[in-house]
Amino acid sequence: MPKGQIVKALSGFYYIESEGIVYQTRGRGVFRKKKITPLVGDYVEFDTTSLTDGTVTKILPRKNDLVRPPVANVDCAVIVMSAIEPDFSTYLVDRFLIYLELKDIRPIIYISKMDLVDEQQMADIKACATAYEALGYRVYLSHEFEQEAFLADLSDELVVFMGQSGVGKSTLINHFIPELSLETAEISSHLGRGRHTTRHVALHKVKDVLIADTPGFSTLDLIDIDKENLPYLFPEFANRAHLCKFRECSHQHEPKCAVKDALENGEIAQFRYDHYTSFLEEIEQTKPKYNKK
Ligand SMILES: Nc1nc2c(ncn2[C@@H]2O[C@H](COP(=O)(O)OP(=O)(O)O)[C@@H](O)[C@H]2O)c(=O)[nH]1
Ligand SMILES: [Mg+2]
Ligand SMILES: [Zn+2]
Repeated sequence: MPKGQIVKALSGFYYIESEGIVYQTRGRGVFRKKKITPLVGDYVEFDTTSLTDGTVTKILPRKNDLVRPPVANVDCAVIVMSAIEPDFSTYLVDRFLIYLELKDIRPIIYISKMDLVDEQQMADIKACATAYEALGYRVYLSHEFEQEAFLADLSDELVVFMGQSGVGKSTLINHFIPELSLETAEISSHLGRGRHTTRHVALHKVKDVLIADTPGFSTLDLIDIDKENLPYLFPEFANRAHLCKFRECSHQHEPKCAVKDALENGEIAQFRYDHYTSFLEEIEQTKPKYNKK
């Protein structure tokens, strides 16, 4: 049975790439009955009699899946954050980062609109970029952006873009896939947003990188995250947790906490600790039942 990857889903058809050829197929009837939806990015087995007539017969196990955009097996996500307009926010960056850590998706940070900032803002943003790089996250700044280096970094990966409205996601995607001509600077009215969520997602091969042509989440809730899990989504907390006195240390009020020690001696950034605390409070407030033991 041939195997391939779904690269586009449109009006009930799944377009499967297999050894350089794209086949138009439909899902098995049983998928609909069992409420299984094949997703772009899925590796599948399929039957085919011609290029336009085939059936997806089996969905192979997924590494992960996203709802917005609806894509499976995502390797990497580019968090797009503008330096200004809308204002740069490490709080939002951290919110995206923990979500991606949860989904086992490698985050990359791209900071747009660096051409619009003054010297002080430039220095502040560069300090944040350095802090994120120290955690192991790659950071790209728009004024020194080189497409070749960026693509080399993404080599062989399936990539999605996410970030608030107006930060420059469509602008960036258009750089990579000029023939797409995504509308930029659209007003994020309900009408506009509705139109974009109904767009069908497709993967575009740029060199050896697969880029999803629809930007993902502009905001996130923390619905899937448990408070016990949260510290492990901060790599600089996770790699110190074994040094805390208590095995289930929440790094808040416990004595002999390695994370708080690292915060005090400047090895952990204050803004990261503050955001951790704020996410923890949010989870405790929104999911009281889940957290009762
Ligand atoms: N000056 C400047 N403007 C940018 C940059 N990136 C995007 N923009 C502008 O920001 C606005 C919003 O961009 P868009 O791609 O539509 O953002 P999206 O909502 O995230 O898709 C548009 O007017 C873009 O031209 C940048 O690096 N510098
Ligand atoms: Mg856009
Ligand atoms: Zn601790």
